[in-house]
Amino acid sequence: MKRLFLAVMAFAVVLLASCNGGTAKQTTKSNTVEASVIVPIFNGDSAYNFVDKQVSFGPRVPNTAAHRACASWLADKLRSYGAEVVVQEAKLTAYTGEQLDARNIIAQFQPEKKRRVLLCAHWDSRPWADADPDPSNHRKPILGANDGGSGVGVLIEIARHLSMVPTNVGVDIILFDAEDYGTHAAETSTMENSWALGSQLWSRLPHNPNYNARYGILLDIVGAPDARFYREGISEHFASNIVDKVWKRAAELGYSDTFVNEEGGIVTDDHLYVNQFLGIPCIDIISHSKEDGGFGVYWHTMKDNMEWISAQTLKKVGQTVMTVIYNEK
Ligand code: AHN
Ligand code: ZN
Repeated sequence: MKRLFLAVMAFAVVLLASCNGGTAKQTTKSNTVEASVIVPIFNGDSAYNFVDKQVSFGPRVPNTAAHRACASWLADKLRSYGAEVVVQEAKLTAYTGEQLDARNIIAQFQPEKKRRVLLCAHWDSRPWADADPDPSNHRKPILGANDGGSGVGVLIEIARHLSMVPTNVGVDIILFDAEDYGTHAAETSTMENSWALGSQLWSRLPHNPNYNARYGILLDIVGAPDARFYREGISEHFASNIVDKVWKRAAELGYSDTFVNEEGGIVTDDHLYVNQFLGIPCIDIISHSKEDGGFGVYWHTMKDNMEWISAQTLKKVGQTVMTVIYNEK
């Protein structure tokens, strides 16, 4: 019976193949329904709560208890969403000569998949409010709700969705440490790359020596109500097609006022080293002013707290990034 069925099927295939092209094509078309992609709805309030949770630890400055406690929480949270988590620990030398106990937190979703996308943000916060209008604050650590916390909050919310609805490609979420330990505004240092120490380490020594991804997306300072994301210069240089892809999705979602499709300035950030050392095209979604190149009045000040975090902005960023990754084949 089975044989007969197979023979009939084989005959049908031959028949189809011998038909004129038009008919065959039509048959193929009606039989293959393009699976439409369903992108989960990113929850801005949930992301907001993940930012708030990080801030509740206090400033996440390397070599402090708050930093260690937040690292544990982040790794546990990502594990709870089904990721295979690796914590890359290293002593990194800051421009001050201090040895920082740094931790890059790497969460791998569907690690068996070859085709991968990388999402990243820095999770540490700056040890000094050296841009604060009040000089007495220049040696105090910042809460880093926006500078650090916002990008991580968006990524944890994306991880929550990845636990429920898998993407076609594998996704790695990497939370870099020691991004914001760069030279104090009132000092000079001979150290050339004092910023982004965690991403420099990982980009030279990834958790898996053969690590590769199609592209990367870095989120930094993505939480303010007045956020404006321009096409950043380093991203444009190394990965203009990824900038196109992301800004196009944002436009489709109606976010063109926030994702402005115009050139912004150059920002030295974690993505530089992913591009330079690993050769993975990586873009930076970062809010900075086109006019003065600044990152906002709260930046590196005592004001970088939850008052500057907007669930609506987090939603725009998160929904855009999710639309991009859920559409990858
Ligand atoms: C510098 O200011 C050298 N880079 C901006 C990157 C940054 C700092 N992101 C957050 N804090
Ligand atoms: Zn900073």
